[in-house]
Amino acid sequence: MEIKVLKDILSANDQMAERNRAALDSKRVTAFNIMSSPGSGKTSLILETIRALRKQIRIGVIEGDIASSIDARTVGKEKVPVVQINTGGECHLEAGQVGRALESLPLDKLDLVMIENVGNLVCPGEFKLGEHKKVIILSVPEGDDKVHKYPLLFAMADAVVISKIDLLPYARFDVPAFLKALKGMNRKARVFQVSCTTHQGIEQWAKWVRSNTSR
Ligand SMILES: Nc1nc2c(ncn2[C@@H]2O[C@H](COP(=O)(O)OP(=O)(O)OP(=O)(O)O)[C@@H](O)[C@H]2O)c(=O)[nH]1
Ligand SMILES: [Mg+2]
Repeated sequence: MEIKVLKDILSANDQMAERNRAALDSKRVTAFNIMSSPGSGKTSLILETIRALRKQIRIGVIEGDIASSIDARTVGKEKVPVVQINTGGECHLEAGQVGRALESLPLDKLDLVMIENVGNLVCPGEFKLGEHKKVIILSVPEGDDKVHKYPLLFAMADAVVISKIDLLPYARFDVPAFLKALKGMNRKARVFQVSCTTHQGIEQWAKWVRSNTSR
């Protein structure tokens, strides 16, 4: 009985995700679902992406957090349209919430919507939002073993960003071992090594974002 309820919820979410996708496609807007643990650098990467690409593409942002509008206020300073979703306790965004957020974004005037999911390396992977690309961030201080411990998100990623690469001298993160393990479960994901502090790798990342944004 419980299993049936879960299935119904998931399929309702999938239907809503398809509606979001259709709404985005009808406006020729691309959406990225950005997922990581709390504090891995999702907002920092969104800010760097806006700064790198603001002359080339029009970016809007959906911020997902359990509580607060801290990230939306930070992103809003870049003068881009931003909507904050507070899940009120849920550890992931759902398609219905994103659908309502999309309604308050000026999609006619955007090329890309970056959706920052709630900080969590597990639950967000189970809920499609209607996105075109899934981006997973893993920061150096979290350790390279997370690819083994939380395989679902890494297996479904279109792009994997190893963030805070400037901290490599101070934390144990075996980059070759991480890349080998990732390849074993996901051969298609593009991998970027970036630092939002030194800007290492931001140019390559921004190029990938640009080339995966339909405009
Ligand atoms: N050294 C270093 N610190 C970074 C880098 N990117 C982000 N940080 C720091 O990491 C902390 C968390 O960054 P955020 O961008 O807020 O991370 P987040 O994933 O958006 O966090 P939540 O929204 O709370 O899940 C902040 O103190 C950032 O300044 C980086 O490339 N290098
Ligand atoms: Mg954030």
